[in-house]
Amino acid sequence: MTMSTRPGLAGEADPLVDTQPAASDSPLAPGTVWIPGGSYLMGSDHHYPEEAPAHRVTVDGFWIDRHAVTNAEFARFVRKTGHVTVAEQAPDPADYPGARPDSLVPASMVFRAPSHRVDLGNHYQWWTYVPGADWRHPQGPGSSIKKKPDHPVVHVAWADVQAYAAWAGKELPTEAEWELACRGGLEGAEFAWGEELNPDGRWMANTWQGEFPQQNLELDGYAGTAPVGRYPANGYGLLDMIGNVWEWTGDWYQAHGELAHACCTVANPRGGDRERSIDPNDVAAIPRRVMKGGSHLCAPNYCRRYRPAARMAQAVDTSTSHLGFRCIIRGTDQR
Ligand SMILES: [Ca+2]
Ligand SMILES: [Cu+2]
Repeated sequence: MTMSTRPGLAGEADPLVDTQPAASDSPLAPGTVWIPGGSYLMGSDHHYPEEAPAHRVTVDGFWIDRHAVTNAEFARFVRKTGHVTVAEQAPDPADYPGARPDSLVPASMVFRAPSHRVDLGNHYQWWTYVPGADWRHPQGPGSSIKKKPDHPVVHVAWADVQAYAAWAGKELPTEAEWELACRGGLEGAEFAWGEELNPDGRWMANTWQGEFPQQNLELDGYAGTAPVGRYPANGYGLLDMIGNVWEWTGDWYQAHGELAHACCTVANPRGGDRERSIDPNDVAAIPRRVMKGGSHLCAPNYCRRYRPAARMAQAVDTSTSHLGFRCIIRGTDQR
């Protein structure tokens, strides 16, 4: 797998106080990087409403996986534990009142590009619930991960990533931890690498170029997922925090505006309330957690969420072809 070189920190953004880029992997947990604790400006007042208000938080230091969990890593977990993912099991009708029987089969959400321009207000124009789609078959039956051992695993629901983390002796990051790590030491920067999407014309992450969802120009080299580490690392040496796949965090989704102490610095925020994370329009009442980082489907004309502050609510039972995860280790000192 390719380890890209670390970019220089952009001069226009002030580095965080009390932080030093991690020099090396943890001796205790290979493949993880130390993120120094500190205070930073979380969220943004300049983009989508769910990112506002920007507010100051303090987060304790932690170790985080250098890259998203790959297919090879997830395969090892499945081999050792026999874990069967949510997408590989038929949903229990009792959990989904009113659901059509033909929808209660093992399945997952797959992006399929339409052949023509479509109504951007209806995401079912490009998201299809595909029976037989799962982490081993990311595009559905007939597809495989044989040539993708170093791509991030996808089609993992919350129960799957939690099981993986428990097996690995790790945890899922909070949104605040994830965003601190993503920012790479740049305070309030637009992107994880500075203020420009394409500094010196370079592609810094696997996103979407062209008119989403029917035209994918692949200027960054990849139409779908890319192997981890094909783009420059951020200031902390982390790979693909932006783009490629969204990543699960452990926080129940809530609007930033509902923070209890929006006036003051919040220490180690842990998201909202489980019940209140539920979309009121969801008859199955599935709670939702925060996902971060954007994916290869984020496009300027539709979803500019290839930024550290960007966030979306994700139902815990739902897996998709553009959502993966990485883990952290809390409560241990750097040495
Ligand atoms: Ca791309
Ligand atoms: Cu997006």
